[in-house]
Amino acid sequence: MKLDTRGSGVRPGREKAVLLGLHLPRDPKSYDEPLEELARLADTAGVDVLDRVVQNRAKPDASTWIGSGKAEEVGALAKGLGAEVVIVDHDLAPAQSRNLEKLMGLRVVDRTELILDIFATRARSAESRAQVELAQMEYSLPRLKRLWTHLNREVASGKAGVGLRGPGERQLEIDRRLVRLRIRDLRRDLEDMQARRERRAEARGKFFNVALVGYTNAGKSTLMRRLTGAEVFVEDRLFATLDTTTRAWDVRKDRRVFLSDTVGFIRDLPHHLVASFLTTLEEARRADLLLHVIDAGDPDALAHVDVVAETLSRIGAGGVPRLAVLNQVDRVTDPFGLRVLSERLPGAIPVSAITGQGLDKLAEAVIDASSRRASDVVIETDPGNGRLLARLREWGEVKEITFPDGLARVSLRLSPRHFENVRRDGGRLFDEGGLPIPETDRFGKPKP
Ligand SMILES: Nc1nc2c(ncn2[C@@H]2O[C@H](COP(=O)(O)OP(=O)(O)OP(=O)(O)O)[C@@H](O)[C@H]2O)c(=O)[nH]1
Ligand SMILES: [Mg+2]
Repeated sequence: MKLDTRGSGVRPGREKAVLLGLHLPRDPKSYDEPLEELARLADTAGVDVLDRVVQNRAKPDASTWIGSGKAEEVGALAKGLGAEVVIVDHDLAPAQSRNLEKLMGLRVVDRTELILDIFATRARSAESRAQVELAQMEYSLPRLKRLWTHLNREVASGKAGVGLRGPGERQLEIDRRLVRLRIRDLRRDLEDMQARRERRAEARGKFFNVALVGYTNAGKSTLMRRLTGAEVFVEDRLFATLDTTTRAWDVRKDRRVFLSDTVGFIRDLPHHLVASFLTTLEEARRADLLLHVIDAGDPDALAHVDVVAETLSRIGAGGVPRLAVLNQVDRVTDPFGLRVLSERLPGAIPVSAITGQGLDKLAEAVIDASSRRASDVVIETDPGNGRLLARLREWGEVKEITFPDGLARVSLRLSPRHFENVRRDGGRLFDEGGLPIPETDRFGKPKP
């Protein structure tokens, strides 16, 4: 095993870590470089990576994830190199972390904890700070003895020793209660903030709302800047953006839409974070159109596309019409990779947020989509389908309900983003002329 000299190099004053990954037979081979993403996350968190170890196993070990022999070996290696922490590329169960720490004789940080830490150091607004803290609290509850955070460096580095010595059971009970109380308060604060956010979103209700979504570092904020002139933060780092920003975008002289920049996604996004960022991601769920920004120059782009699609369904935005944007084409050196992406994502628009290439095409596509917006439709369903009938009032502007021939027939104005929901709830869609509205795929093309 050789010392890792890739990436950022070793800088004084930063924590030093060894990265540990597990390769299972069922894992996709698509990841270009094992642990590359974990190394970038570590760097973003201010940690220097001394070495990377990948272990092959038929399946994970229940109590130590990696296997106890390997754990001892990695612990010895890490200590020999002068590392203070071992970062594992996995979401460990609380008992697994404890067992690993014992076997390695070093602090163990899992992928979730690392991402939570990055979010904590990067959150700026009151809302994102509360969301991150809520996620951290929920994560720490079953692991109370060992929360690792930069906000708590003293403890984490062992100088204070409090978190590591293991408080008595009574203290632990008190801590648990405090954490539960804090969780309750944070939830309440977040509800208030969400109500305010909803009022702002409603004020934009009659406009066409577009949200930029995508893997972290794909170039969403750069595109936002280029299109709207918004002074949003751009950086070649993971999770530069945690707060949603919304700005007017004049797609054409006479056509104004609203564009939102959102937090980036990543493989295995901690579920605590997804849950607490749901309100921020509300912008994506309520959008009339999602622009899925892809870094076309990234060798893992295809794998990232799948992660984004999954995450969008997880947050309930799977039904929103989606347009793929192949960004960063200016730096694509592998035309084959670009072709594979275009084949996989028919209708995708190649652009560069830096050179401006393709942005006119993107604007046209958005104008196109916005002209297909909330239209007058007729929905037919069973008169006993009270669930759908009630939800239609929430989703659109109901004009008339009639009950001809044992059917319920509703005339209303409805945005296409609800069409999929209507079908799922047992409704059939017709246009004003009474013709069935064909089902479309996520690129707006009719399904065969
Ligand atoms: N060459 C090139 N670089 C780009 C382009 N778009 C973005 N970048 C660079 O990619 C990096 C990430 O850009 P961001 O706009 O911060 O990415 P993001 O998707 O907002 O990332 P998160 O907020 O972390 O999710 C920055 O260094 C940008 O300068 C592009 O079209 N071409
Ligand atoms: Mg961003």
